Amino acid sequence: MFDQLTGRLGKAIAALRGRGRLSEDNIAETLREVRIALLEADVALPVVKTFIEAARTRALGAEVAASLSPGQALIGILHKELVSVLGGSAAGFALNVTPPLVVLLAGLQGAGKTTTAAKLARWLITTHRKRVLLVSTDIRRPAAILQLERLAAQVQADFFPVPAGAAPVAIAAAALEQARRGVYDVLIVDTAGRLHVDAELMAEAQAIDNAVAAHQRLFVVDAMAGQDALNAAKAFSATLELTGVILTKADGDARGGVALSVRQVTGKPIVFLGVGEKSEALEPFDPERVAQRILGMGDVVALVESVQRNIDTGEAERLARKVAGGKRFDFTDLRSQLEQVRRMGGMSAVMDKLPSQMAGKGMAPDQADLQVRRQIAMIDSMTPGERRTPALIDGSRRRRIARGAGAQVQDVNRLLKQFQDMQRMMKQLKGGPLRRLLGGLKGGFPGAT
Ligand SMILES: Nc1nc2c(ncn2[C@@H]2O[C@H](COP(=O)(O)OP(=O)(O)OP(=O)(O)O)[C@@H](O)[C@H]2O)c(=O)[nH]1
Ligand SMILES: [Mg+2]
Repeated sequence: MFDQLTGRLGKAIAALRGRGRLSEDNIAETLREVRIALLEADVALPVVKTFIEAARTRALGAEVAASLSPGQALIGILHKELVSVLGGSAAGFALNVTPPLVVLLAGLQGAGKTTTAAKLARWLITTHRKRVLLVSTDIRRPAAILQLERLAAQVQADFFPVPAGAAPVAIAAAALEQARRGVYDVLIVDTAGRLHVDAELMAEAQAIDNAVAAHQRLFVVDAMAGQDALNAAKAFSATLELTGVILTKADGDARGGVALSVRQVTGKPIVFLGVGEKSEALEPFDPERVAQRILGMGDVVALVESVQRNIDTGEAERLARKVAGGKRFDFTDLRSQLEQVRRMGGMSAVMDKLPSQMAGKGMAPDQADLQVRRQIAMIDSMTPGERRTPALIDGSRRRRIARGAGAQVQDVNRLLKQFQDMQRMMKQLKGGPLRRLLGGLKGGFPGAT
């Protein structure tokens, strides 16, 4: 997500290199580039206008410290404006209501409502230990109810069996009754989608909401639907008093226009991002982090969080402490990182979050996954001493390691180079980011309240 925007913003900022100070001229010039970048990313026009004006005011104002280079100053300004356009602080997902918390998911056909219902259930179960009941009110598409039932079983949520012949409102009411009786923490109500926004769809969603008095009415929208998504969001927002938006298929969206527009267009915050088809591919939305990601600073924190959630907290913490304590990052550490990447569902899930220079730009995800497996094999072919002290690996050892792993010498060279880069990065991380990361590991999940 945002790849294209990241590239263009990077270029606009790079053009400032060598300039002494921000001036009216070079601000105007750079913001012209930024404007084009935003428009190409399919950000809604009014949002682009506000953004550029705010950035211009900030850049011309007194906020720019003289000690910063123009590029740095502008990154700071763009970062602030991006955070603001993305909604400021993380909206969070309020869990502090008298149970059952009722969540209603609405949206157009194929937006990802049913998938998201299961993802949300999984997130509530695994990160908050909630008891979750799922119900589908989609009686139009014959397979819809079965689809949710299967997904519920996968994420170990309970499923409310739909009484034969019942209407959507009656189903929702019966499910709420069951959620109360069964002392569930959360009831998630999936609804039917329609190809276009129409009165009947709205009326049905509203009637279901009246029956269950949902605490959260979330609009599920496909990031790739562009301006159509925004129009639908506006229509739903008007009728249903949405509390927030879940943006799905962010993994397939290279432009990010909807993410950057939806807050201003609907006034509702993005609460989660859907980043894949699997039930764990859901991320709480944090404007601060997303803004960093857009500017290409990468998001090491999100990466570690996702590692933590999906696998091995102890390991991430051990590594963070080791590096923070001034110990060297060695090949054994790299191997365990690669192993975690592999277990997390492969590089494709992770690439988005890495700083752009690390992510191996332009590589297809499955090619990257193959490379991860090969890198692990190469590290396995090293001796323990070599893993600790890579300088021991001379030419003939490189050939042996390559042979042992079924790889080429160039692959080993590349791995060594990459390792050096990572070691350098770990050193840089030793200050602020790492401490933040350690705090995050102790403090649980910042997206939830
Ligand atoms: N890549 C990707 N695919 C997704 C994501 N969310 C949903 N999908 C896919 O989108 C398709 C539609 O998802 P559903 O959950 O059935 O959508 P729906 O809104 O319930 O559709 P209707 O019930 O027909 O209105 C499925 O193939 C999902 O796997 C996501 O975040 N990323
Ligand atoms: Mg559905």
